[in-house]
Amino acid sequence: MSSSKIARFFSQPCNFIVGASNVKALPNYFPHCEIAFIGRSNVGKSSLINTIFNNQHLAKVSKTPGRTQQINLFTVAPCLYIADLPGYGYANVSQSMITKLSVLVESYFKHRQELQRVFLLVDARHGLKRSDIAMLEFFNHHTVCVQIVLTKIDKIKEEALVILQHDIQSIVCRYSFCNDTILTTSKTSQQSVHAIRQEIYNISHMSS
Ligand SMILES: Nc1nc2c(ncn2[C@@H]2O[C@H](COP(=O)(O)OP(=O)(O)O)[C@@H](O)[C@H]2O)c(=O)[nH]1
Ligand SMILES: [Mg+2]
Repeated sequence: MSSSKIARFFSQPCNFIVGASNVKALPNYFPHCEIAFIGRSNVGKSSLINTIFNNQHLAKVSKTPGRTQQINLFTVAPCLYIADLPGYGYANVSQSMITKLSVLVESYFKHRQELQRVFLLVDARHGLKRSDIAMLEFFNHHTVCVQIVLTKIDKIKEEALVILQHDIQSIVCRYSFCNDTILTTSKTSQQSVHAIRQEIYNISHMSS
C-alpha cells in the first residue's frame, strides 16, 4: 500500500453534510460507501474523526458527555460518508432522550445499506464495558462489520495497552462480525491514526 496515496486521500477536505435526528434526513447518494463511529459518550469519537481527517473544527468536541444527540454526517467527496453517532452510557441524559437516541441509532443500522464498517471506540483507560458488549451482540445479530478502536492511548502505559489489547482480542473472537485487529489511537498523535487511516482508505477503495 502506497503511503503517499493514503496521505493524498486524507489531505482532501472532509465536509459536514447534515446533523440528522431521523434517518430519513440522511442523504442517499449512490454509489458510495459509509463508515460509522460509535462508542460510549465522551470516548473520543468526535476528536478521532477530527484527527483522522485533519480538521480540528469538523466534529464538535465536548468535555460534557451526551452532547451529540443526532447523527452527524460528513463526506470526503465523491465516495466516502462518515457518520458520527450519538454516544451511549450517558450519566446526565433523561430516560426519554436515551430511548429516543437508541431508536435513532438502531434505525440507522437497519437502514444504511451502504455501511461498510463500524468503528466501536473504547476508552483505553476503562476497557470494554457491559454496554460495549451489548453493542457487539447487536452488530453480530444484525450482521454489521465492526472493529474495536482503543482511544486516549496517551493516557495509559505501553505495557497496560498490550495486556488490554490481548484481553479484548480474547473476547471479540467470539463475535464473527468483529474484526480481530484492535486498533489503537490518540488525538494527540497523527502517527497513532495511521493504521485506522489505512483501514478507511482500503474500505473506501474496495470496489474501485
Ligand atoms: N488525552 C486525550 N483526550 C482525549 C482524546 N480523545 C478525546 N479526548 C478528550 O475527551 C473528551 C471527549 O472527547 P469527544 O471527542 O467530544 O468525545 P465523544 O463524546 O465520544 O465525541 C474531550 O475533552 C477530548 O478532548 C485522546 O486521544 N487523548
Ligand atoms: Mg462527539
